[in-house]
Amino acid sequence: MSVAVVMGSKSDLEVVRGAFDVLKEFGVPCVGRVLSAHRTPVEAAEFAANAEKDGVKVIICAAGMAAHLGGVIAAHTTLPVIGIPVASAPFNGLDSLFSMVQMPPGIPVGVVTAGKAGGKNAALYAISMLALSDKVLAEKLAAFRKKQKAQVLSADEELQKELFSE
Ligand code: RP5
Repeated sequence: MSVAVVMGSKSDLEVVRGAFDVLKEFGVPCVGRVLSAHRTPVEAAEFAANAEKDGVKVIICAAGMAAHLGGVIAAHTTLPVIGIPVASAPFNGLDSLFSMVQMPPGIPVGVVTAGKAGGKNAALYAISMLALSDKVLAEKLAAFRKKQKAQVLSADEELQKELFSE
């Protein structure tokens, strides 16, 4: 297992689904867990404390509201932790964002885009970390960027035809 994706509640699954999709697309072994900083604090701490010896290299944490999950996990491991702020009423995710980006100095959590795009970006960010010491993964990442670039250029070409060709 290389990447662990932890969510504060099963209700966060739709936000992190993209992370699993990307990790599977790149062939990166992963595990998914529901663990809450507040509702299962002991289990969350145990998971983080054991993660490195269990073969985890990067931990992705999605949480909403008083989103302490990433911080609590990071407090119990030196593995890189990536946070995805999940939007929830009444503050639409600003609460989660502030909770995640305002970690005190000494215990970092890298925070990505809020919501579903964050699921995808968190996985890509984790992959870029793993790719530092995995040549095959680095090549897959380069190929992904190349394909993405081609898609944008092709969309631009279509737009020119649609708007400006007679
Ligand atoms: C957080 O509280 C979870 O990450 C979730 O985003 C939010 C609401 O949880 P549920 O009430 O849906 O379980 O801990």
